[in-house]
Amino acid sequence: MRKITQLFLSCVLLTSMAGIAAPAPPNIVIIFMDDMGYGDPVCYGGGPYRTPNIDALASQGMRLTNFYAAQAVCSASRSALMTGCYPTRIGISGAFDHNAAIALNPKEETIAELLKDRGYATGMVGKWHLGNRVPFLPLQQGFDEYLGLPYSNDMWPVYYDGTPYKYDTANYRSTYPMLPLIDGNTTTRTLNTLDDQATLTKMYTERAVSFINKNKKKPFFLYLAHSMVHVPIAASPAFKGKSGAGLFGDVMEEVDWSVGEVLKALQENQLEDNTIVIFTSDNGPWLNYGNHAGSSGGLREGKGTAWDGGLKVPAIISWPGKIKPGIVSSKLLSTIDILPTLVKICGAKMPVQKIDGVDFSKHLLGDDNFVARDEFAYYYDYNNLKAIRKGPWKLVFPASSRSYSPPATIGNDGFPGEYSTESVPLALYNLYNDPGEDRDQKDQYPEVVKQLSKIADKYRQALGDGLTKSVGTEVRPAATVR
Ligand SMILES: [Ca+2]
Repeated sequence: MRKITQLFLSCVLLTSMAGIAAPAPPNIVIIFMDDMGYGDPVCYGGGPYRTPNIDALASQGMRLTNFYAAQAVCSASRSALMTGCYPTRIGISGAFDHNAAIALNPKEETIAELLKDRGYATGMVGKWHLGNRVPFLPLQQGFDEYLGLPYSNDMWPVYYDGTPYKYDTANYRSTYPMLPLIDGNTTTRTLNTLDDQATLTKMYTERAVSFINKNKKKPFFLYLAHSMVHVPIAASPAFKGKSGAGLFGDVMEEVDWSVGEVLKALQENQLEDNTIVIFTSDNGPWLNYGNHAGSSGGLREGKGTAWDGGLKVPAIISWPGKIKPGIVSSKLLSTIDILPTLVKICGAKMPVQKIDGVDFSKHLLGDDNFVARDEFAYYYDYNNLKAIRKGPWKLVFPASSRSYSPPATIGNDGFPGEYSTESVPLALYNLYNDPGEDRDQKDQYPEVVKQLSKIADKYRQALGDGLTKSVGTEVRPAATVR
C-alpha cells in the first residue's frame, strides 16, 4: 500500500514537474501593414505625426534595420509570409486582381495550418490577397476565422475623389465590383465610399481584440493585415484632421492606435509575456501618390521596384522576458524567415516541401553572432531575378524598371502621378556604406561581380528567371482558379 502511495505521489510530482517544464507555447500576433515604407514609423525616422505604440513595441523588443519583404508587391509578398517561400517557388507573382486566374495553392502548408496542427486557435483579420474565391479564402488555408477584404482596397469602381464610376467597358477601373467585406466565407456587405474605407482600421482592430479575448485560454495565432496605409487612405472621425500632418499622418496615428489596442488586450488578459508580436509591412511606399504615400526613409525608389525602397521594410519583434528590450539588429533577414522561426519557437512541424526561409530564433533570443541569412534574391515583375544580395553587396542585373524619378510625376491628395520607366544597367552597390544605391562599384570589384553572378545562377536554376528565360527546376504551380 505504501509503495502504491509512493508511486502515486511520484506520478503526481512528475506530472506537475512536466507541467512546469513545458509552458504553453507562446501566442503569436503578426501585424502586417500594406505599403508602409521603411521610413514611416517614428522609430524609423517618420513623422511629424506620432506613433507612440509602434515605438514602444520597438523599445520593448527588437527593431530590425535590414529586413526585406520577399517582393515589392502585395500578393507575392503575402504568399511569402504565409509559406516561408520566395513567391516564385510557389508560382506567385504580382498583385491578384478580383478575377485573377491563379491563387495560393492549398497544397502549400501555411503558417496558420502548421500552428493549427500544433493546437493553436488561428484568426485572420484584414487584407488576404491570395485568392478571393471561396476555395482559396483564409478559412481554407488554416484560419479558424476571418474578417476582411479579399484583395487591395483600391480594386473598386470609385474615382480618386470618391465619386462612383459609371460602368464602362472602356474604363477598366469602372468594371470592378464594389469591395466585398467577407466574414468567414460570406460577403456580408460591400464598401462603396471613402467613408466606408475610413471604418476599416477600427473594424479590424475590434475584431482582433475580440479574437484575443475569446482565445486567451489557449495558444493563438492572430494575423492582422491592415488595409491601410495603402491608397485610398482614410481615417475614422476620431483621427481625421487630428495629426497635424495631413491625412497620411492621421492614418499613421490610427494604425498606431490599433497597435496600442492589441497590446492593451494582451496586457489586460495577462498574456503580454507569453506573446510574440511582429509588426512589419508587405512592401515599400507607392510614391506616385505623393502626400498619400509614405516614405522609403531615403532608400532608392519604392513599391513595384527591386530597389531597396521597394523591399526593405520596418520590422519589429517583441517577446517580453525573452527578447532583450531595445535591441536594434542590422542582420539581413526577410519575411520568408518568419515561418521557420515561429515553427521552431512554437514547436510546430516544418512544411514537408522545400522552403526558402531560415530559422533566426537564436538571434532573436540573444545570440548576436548567429547569422541566419547572408544572401537574398530580389525578384520582381513576372519572376525576373533583378538583383542578388550577399553580405554588403547588391548586384543589380540589366532590366527595365518602374521609376518614380523624372519624367515620372508625383500626385497629390489621392490622385496618382505617372510612373516613368528606367533602363537599369548592370551595377554593384555596397549597401553598408551606400544604402541609397547611388554609387556603382562593379569596375572596382570585378571578383564580387563574379561571385554574386554565380549565386544568381543558382537561383535561376532552382527558381527560374524571366530575364534570362530560365525555368526553375524547383518551382511548384500556383492553384488555378476556374
Ligand atoms: Ca502592398
